[in-house]
Amino acid sequence: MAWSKEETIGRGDMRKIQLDRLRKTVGYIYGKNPVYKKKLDEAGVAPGDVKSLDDIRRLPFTAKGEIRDNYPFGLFTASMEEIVEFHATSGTTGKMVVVGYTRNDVELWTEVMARACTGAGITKSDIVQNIYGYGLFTGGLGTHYGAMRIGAAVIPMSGGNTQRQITMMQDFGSTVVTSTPSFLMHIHEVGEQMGVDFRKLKLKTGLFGAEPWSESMRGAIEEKFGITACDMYGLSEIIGPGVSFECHQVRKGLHVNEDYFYPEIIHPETGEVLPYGEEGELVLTTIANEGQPLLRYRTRDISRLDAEPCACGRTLVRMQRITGRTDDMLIIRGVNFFPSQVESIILKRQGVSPHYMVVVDRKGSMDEVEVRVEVTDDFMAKAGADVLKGSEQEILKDVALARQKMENLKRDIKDVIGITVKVTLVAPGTVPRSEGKAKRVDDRRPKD
Ligand code: DLL
Repeated sequence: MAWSKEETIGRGDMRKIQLDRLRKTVGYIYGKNPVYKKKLDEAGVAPGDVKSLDDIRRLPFTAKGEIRDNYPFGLFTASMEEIVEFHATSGTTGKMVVVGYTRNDVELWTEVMARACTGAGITKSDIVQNIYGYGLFTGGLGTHYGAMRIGAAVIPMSGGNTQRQITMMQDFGSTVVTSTPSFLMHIHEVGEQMGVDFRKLKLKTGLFGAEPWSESMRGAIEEKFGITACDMYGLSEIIGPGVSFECHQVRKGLHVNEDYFYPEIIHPETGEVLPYGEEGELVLTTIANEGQPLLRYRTRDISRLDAEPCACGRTLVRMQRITGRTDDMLIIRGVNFFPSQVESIILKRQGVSPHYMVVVDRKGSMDEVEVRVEVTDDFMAKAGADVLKGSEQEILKDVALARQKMENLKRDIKDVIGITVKVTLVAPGTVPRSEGKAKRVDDRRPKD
């Protein structure tokens, strides 16, 4: 059974809801936000021009950079009296991309997350161990709201604390885990060393997302934990988790909550709207959000849409699992990370040059990042001269200074991006140069 009736209504009824909400949203945004008013004026569209759903194509796209450029609240359409919660995610530079929710937005979020939990087969008898991080990241609270709404008992574990996660699974008898797939695999590795057989625990279901994962990863999780693993997709800018979700019966594509988020697939270069079935960039328009509605938001995620009704009974359009991104955003242990953020950190420190390479690899099930940064010619020349002079004291000073630089960069990266990386200093000229677009990332993680 679906959680709400909108999940199973006919296409015609769905289109009616969508058109009605789209028209209201465009009028609301136009009247309330000067940035959007200007954008719409420049595109030559007045709110009254939206007469059919196809007219959405006349509306301008919104890019992540525009939210950041209007940091922190410039794209909000609700007043601070109406906003009740904030979340934020990484931008391409140091500045965060902020989202504000009104009470109705939180209600909407709770509703779509209740659908996702129900879709995964979670019920009020379940004990949900919520391993998504609580905080500015949307995973923790969004999942918490939805699981509580359906009446499940939520353990707000948040991320980290691997051994305690295992203890809770054992002692509380958790029946559901909600987590990034990579962290759950890490829990398994640690548990295995402790002699835990996860298949003997009470776990039966998992709701996974926040990072790309493959069918073979699903197979491994299901096998190692003895559970059914469902995919869930979302992004902070639109609402957080709950944009789309898999049903546990079929698990072929994620049902998009399209009465709240209108999906399109476009050609990432031309912006042309592609027909259902073709792969391209997913674009989402929020048609009921109040805090910061977004028109035709370019997610940069690659997917495909399918309007065939699902055997589970839901009629919601399905999106295929995310197969990649059109930009260079990496997701490391669930945390979004743009190489350009590293660049702005490096540029603030002396003695290192802006030539760097981010090497990503997988050790066991955990992603590891090494940032290789070239030292400057001056630094290298001084160190070289000290070696030639044979001055032990000076050489030791140079080594200490290099160590200090690595530690500083590591700390800056942890502070700004939130992940621990290894920093290695390399000699000038050793990071490969490219003639066109610089290649900043060497992603060695297995694709499967
Ligand atoms: O990751 C929201 C979320 C939390 C989704 C928990 C699912 C579970 P952000 O931190 O803003 O929000 O990151 C959004 O993560 O644009 C995708 O690139 C990626 N992503 C999210 N879910 C999936 C998924 C949350 N199921 C960005 N498969 C998105 C692949 C995903 N990528």
